[in-house]
Amino acid sequence: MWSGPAAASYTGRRSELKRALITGITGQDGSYLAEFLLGKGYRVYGLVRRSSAGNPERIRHLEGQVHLLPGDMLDQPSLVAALDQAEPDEVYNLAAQSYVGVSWQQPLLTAQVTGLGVTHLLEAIRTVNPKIRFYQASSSEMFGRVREIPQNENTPFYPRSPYGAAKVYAHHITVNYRESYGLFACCGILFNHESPRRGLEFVTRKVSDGVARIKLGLAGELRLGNLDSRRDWGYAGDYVEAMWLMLQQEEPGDYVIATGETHPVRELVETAFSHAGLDWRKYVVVDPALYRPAEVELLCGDYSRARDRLGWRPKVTFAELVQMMVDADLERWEKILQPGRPVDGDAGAALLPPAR
Ligand code: NDP
Ligand code: GDR
Repeated sequence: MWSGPAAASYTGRRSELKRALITGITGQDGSYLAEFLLGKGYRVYGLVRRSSAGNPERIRHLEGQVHLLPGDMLDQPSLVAALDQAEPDEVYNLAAQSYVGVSWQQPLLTAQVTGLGVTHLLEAIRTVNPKIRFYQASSSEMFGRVREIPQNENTPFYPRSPYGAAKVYAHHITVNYRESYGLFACCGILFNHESPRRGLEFVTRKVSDGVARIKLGLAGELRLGNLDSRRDWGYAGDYVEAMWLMLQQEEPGDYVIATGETHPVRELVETAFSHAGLDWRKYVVVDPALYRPAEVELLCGDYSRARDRLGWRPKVTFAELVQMMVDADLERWEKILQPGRPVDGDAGAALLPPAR
């Protein structure tokens, strides 16, 4: 059984193992990064915020291997306490209100968690132990309305959402702490990366889940917004390695992590439905209510700095990624539908307001 953040807190002595603290460990990337660092022999700590329903689904299989500490990006004393307890060599800041659509509905929360929260953490590091190496999860959403294709580390930012604006602030404050205080702080400017552990509201997972439901007769349509926007989609399992590589270099720096390919949402939809033997045109309904107030039309990353300096390159292709996600959702729903098995919490997702 999962023992929860407070009960699982670790108070042991400093060992020789390298130690990492991950904020956002319960999210998609946090779960893959925790697995990756455990595989490298790290002692892994994760910051977990209080939630009435519990939030450990993606890391349940790591129970007993990761050490969870209670805390919140909005509460600096809890960040200081987590650093005191974990004594990390490396901190990976993955915590954020990460959903672009919701950032128009909750702009202040997004600014506080995704933007200002990073200053809370940097200040905590600076005072507790400025030798800690720091990774900031920057985003291709910072490029927003792009005027050059592909985008690299020198492309100017023009965010198109409260989320993008908060990430720009977080990016600049991280660079500023590096330049002001000599912190070993790196920003990974990651383009969209997906997996079967992606939240159900993001378009890739919404599509893979929708395809599985339609295939199994649980739904008759899938409502989507803008099918024309283009994204550079990679696999989350590949991208967490790049985060780690950045912190192993002699000098800190900022890196674009991407595949270098861009695909419209329409192609994602077509690929996913055809993998399940379905014609997407029969099921997809374009709903104008799901369009965003301002859209990022095209993202395509140039990862040559990461390739040349880190030796990093993406492994999973776009088609493999989409197929992996559809297969995983088909398998998940088939398990849920097994006779005698109670329907799990996902059924409650239908009660939530539609996400754009
Ligand atoms: P998720 O939304 O899956 O995970 C976000 C994590 O942040 C969760 O663990 C969540 O905890 C935690 N969190 C949210 N608010 C707080 C808070 N106030 N205090 C502490 N923790 C909090 O995101 P991803 O894993 O997809 O992304 C990881 C990071 O990378 C994010 O910063 C995101 O903005 C950024 N990013 C992601 C990209 C992508 O394509 N996935 C691309 C570029 C950047 P809880 O489980 O309790 O909700
Ligand atoms: P994004 O991802 O905004 O790029 O942010 P998302 O999957 O939400 O949207 C991608 C594109 O798909 C279009 N779209 C829809 N999107 C959603 N969610 N739902 C729909 O029904 C739908 N229909 C069309 C969107 O308009 C958009 O153009 C993700 C997040 O992980 C961020 O945290 C991260 O920083 C960026 O990727 C890089």
